[in-house]
Amino acid sequence: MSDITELSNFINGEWRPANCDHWIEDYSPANGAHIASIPCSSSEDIDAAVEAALNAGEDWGYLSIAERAGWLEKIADALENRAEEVAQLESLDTGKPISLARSVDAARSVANFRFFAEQGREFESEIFEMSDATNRVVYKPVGVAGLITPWNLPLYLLSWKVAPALLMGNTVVAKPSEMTPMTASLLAEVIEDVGLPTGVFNLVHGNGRDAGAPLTSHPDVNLISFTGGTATGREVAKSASSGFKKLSLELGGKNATIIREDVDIENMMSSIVRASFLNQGQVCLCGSRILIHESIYDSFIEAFLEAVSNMVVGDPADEETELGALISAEHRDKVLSYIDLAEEEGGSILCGGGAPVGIPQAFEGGYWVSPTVIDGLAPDSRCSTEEIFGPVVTLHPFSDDEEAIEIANMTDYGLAGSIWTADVEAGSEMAEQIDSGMIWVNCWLHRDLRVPFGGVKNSGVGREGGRWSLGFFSEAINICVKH
Ligand code: TXE
Repeated sequence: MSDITELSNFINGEWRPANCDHWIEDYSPANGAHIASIPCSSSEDIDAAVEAALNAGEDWGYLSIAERAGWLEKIADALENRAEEVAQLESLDTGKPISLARSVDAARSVANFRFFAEQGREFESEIFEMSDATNRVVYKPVGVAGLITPWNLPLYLLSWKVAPALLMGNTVVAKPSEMTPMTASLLAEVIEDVGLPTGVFNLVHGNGRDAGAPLTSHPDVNLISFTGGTATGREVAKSASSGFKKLSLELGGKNATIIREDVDIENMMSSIVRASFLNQGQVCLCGSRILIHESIYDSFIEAFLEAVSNMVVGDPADEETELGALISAEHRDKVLSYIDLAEEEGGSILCGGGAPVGIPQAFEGGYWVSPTVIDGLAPDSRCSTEEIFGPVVTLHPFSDDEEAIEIANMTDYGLAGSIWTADVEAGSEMAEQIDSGMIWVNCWLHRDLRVPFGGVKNSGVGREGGRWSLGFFSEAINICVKH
């Protein structure tokens, strides 16, 4: 019996094969084994999914927000019952450690549905009184929402879009990454099991060119929410703009981790290591450039290298593992090419630089890069300013806060960053001068789902999260009634 899972599209409440007989193969990053096949869907499949979503839109949009919040709660409960399965599939499909898949991917996917259900229950539209009239803001659905998601946090990011899209009365066509299709299919199963009305949620598997692009350009799709690479985001923006679709782009990052001289290195170190390497550095928020005050540069490096060398790299299914494999052979090669470039640019590789030593034979076919720390690069070098999106950090000294801010802003990205200091006031002041959408002081990835999430510069357009998601996934209509 074959262990290879064949996934189908979920369109209009039915599991359907794609309109072509061509399959895309999905590999396990840990050992390179072929684990699943997905349909290579085309514009005809997208057309069918959009038509189903359009037909379902009227009834779904007619429900009250509280009724739709009730559906999100049902999805959250059903997904929670399958949380362990989500974690196992996500770890298999992405190569990430099972402990991370449990604590972050599975838990947050459920939390996203719960959170937006609660937002829906608390939702109140605004009233603005004038001396002679009353303005009432009504939030209407936008229509069919096209949701395109990447491979690093597959269900976490998909649920972050699906939940508010449904809550605000939109119907959905989701196109997950072709490299990590499994948990999107699981979500469709959950949605089928809870009995969400037919056509409200549709899933089309496939690659960006054949399935993603027809979704972004489809005339009946009114909104696109995309998370992925900056180059792809540019294509998506071009394609969506001709139809004036509502657009949210969450793209790459090259985030600075700033270590001020007054930092308590010992206490902060595990958080700084986590910010550098979580999910093998494949989180858009990871701090891939560490800027360190010159007075503590050497002592910081010593402590950092010791902490990094203690990280457990290996079998993603092992509970002790802290770092797994990279998503694909192609992505591993991209990361390794940046390490070669770093040497050409004059950097010194302090640790890592290739596959981990002593990786068991069973994982030799996987896509591994051990945590890599690079010193000696100019802050404006390519390796220090371009997104590598792997377990690679570069180290840079600075002499004062102004220089740290200048280096932090020396990239075309502007997504996130963190500042580590005993002087919270100085840290907060610095935070305001960094060109990025999110800055943490003395923490990292400490997420409150109510706050705005998104980037500036090449890191994206728009904000999602809390009321920003509710605003993006709806059309605010003002009704002014003269007294
Ligand atoms: O992502 P893509 P890739 C960064 C990271 C990585 C680089 C490229 O630096 O090395 O992006 O990664 C779909 N129209 N991030 O190539 O291509 C695609 O099928 C519509 C950062 O894997 O951006 C998938 O579903 N859709 C990022 C999704 O877009 C298209 C996370 C993302 O794929 C399309 C991932 C098209 N023309 C990578 N082409 C983050 N912000 O966290 C592709 N897609």
